[in-house]
Amino acid sequence: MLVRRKRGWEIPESRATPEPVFRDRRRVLQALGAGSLLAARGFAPAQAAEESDPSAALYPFKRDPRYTLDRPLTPQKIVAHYNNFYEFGPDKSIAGLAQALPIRPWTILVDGLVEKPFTIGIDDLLRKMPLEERLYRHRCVEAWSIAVPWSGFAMAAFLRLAKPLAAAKYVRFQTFLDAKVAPGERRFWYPWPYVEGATIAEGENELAFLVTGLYGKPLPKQDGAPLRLVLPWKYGFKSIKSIVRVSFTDKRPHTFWSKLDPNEYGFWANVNPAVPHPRWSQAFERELGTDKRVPTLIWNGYGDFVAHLYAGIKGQELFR
Ligand SMILES: Nc1nc2c(c(=O)[nH]1)N[C@H]1C(S)=C(S)[C@@H](COP(=O)(O)O)O[C@H]1N2
Ligand SMILES: [Mo]
Repeated sequence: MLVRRKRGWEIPESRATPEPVFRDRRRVLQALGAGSLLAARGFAPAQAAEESDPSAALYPFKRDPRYTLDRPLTPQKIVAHYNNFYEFGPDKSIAGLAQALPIRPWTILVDGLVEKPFTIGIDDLLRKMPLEERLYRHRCVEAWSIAVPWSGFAMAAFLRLAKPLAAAKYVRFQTFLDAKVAPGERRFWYPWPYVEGATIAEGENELAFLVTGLYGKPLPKQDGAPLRLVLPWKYGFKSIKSIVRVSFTDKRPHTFWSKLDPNEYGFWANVNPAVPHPRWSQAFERELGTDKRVPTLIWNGYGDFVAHLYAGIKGQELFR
């Protein structure tokens, strides 16, 4: 369970302690001490049923030329086999396990401070949204990065559909909860379900993207099918996968990682090379695929799009 398999593209982790290995080892030891880990076992993993994806014919989406990269695309094989998706376990090799997630039918509940709560099926949503492809960089808080073609739609378009009330200040996203298919959700010391959040202003920013596909095809399950968020100027943990609920609220959402460790993972989590994580530097990142060590950019290089969002905010940790 805790064996870390090295793959060709992984360099020895000397600068950044991989978050999952560090954290999980600690928690597992604690749980074993309490004699309770064994009680969490005994579920049979769900059979990996390969259902056909009814949205496949929609792809590829037309690429929006506005979003350009400063580096080559990361090979697809790496993006699909080096994942963070704690619902399926704390290491990077969860692609196989994630195939157990049923992604049809899949509905998203929209509720909270909206004109009228509703649920919508993922295929209805795809029919209503302006679909496009964008090339974005993605920077994990663990100091690795990828550059990928996401398919999806602007979150601003989703907000027009959701119709939040003026009183809504935040949008809260929630991942599915089903310990029968997601063995990581039997690790009871994590605050399931995975929750993330953003301000409405962040959601309206043109970069905020709801993703349904990758490399011109429907999103692989391990990358967060059938619907995930991507906020490319923030650390990757904000980009919540496999969303089932989007709620509007006037209170800042309590997010998964900030519940686990508020000193290490804040709400804003904007990328900044000058603000180290408590346990490692954020000055550089390891580019998956090339293994090049490249300097990290403030706002992950997207400052022209987003820096203004934070101009008025004082006394808060914007970069953590
Ligand atoms: N539901 C959920 N969403 C999640 C995570 C997770 O564990 N569960 N991990 C996050 C982290 S830390 C990163 S870096 C990205 C990784 O996305 P990728 O596997 O598609 O590269 O997903 C984010 N979204
Ligand atoms: Mo991450």
